[in-house]
Amino acid sequence: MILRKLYTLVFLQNDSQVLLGLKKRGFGKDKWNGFGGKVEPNETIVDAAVRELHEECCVTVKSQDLKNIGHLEFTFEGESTLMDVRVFSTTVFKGTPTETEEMLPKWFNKNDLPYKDMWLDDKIWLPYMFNNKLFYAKFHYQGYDKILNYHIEELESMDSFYANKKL
Ligand code: 6OG
Repeated sequence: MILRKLYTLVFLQNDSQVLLGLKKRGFGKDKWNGFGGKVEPNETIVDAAVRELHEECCVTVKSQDLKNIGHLEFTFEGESTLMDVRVFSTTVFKGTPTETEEMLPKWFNKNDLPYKDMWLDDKIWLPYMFNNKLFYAKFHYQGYDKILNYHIEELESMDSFYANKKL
């Protein structure tokens, strides 16, 4: 039995840059990533995305400004959990990204990202995001530093993807 757990991952972007945060504790510590975390019971996915972004870097977004641009699934050899990660992006936000106990935020040029200090999968799907393509990808890891196999595809619409997907 696979236990599916829901997570959010939010990216703030402008034309040339993307905001990443250096994770200071917990899962993915010392890696640069978007902002996000677990969806709580009785919370919508997009509300969780808004909440986590604010908790982790003090930036405010409206839920209607967050665009769901991708769906990621991660499994790890020998583990029965599937991480179901909903990826969001926006160019519209309020506030200055500020360091918190969880994350150190920093703007990066999209063509100069710190890939060696990021999850290995990012290099594979971030180009879809930067080229405004919707995507579905799944990765099977051995440990945290090796991808055993993966699949990635471009989607026409997230709505039709979720309508057809058994979750
Ligand atoms: P907390 O444990 O902080 O939520 N996440 C991943 N992000 C990328 N780019 N690659 C992965 O490859 C990831 N696995 C998890 C989802 C964890 C946060 O980290 C993301 C969440 O935003 C394995 O609550």
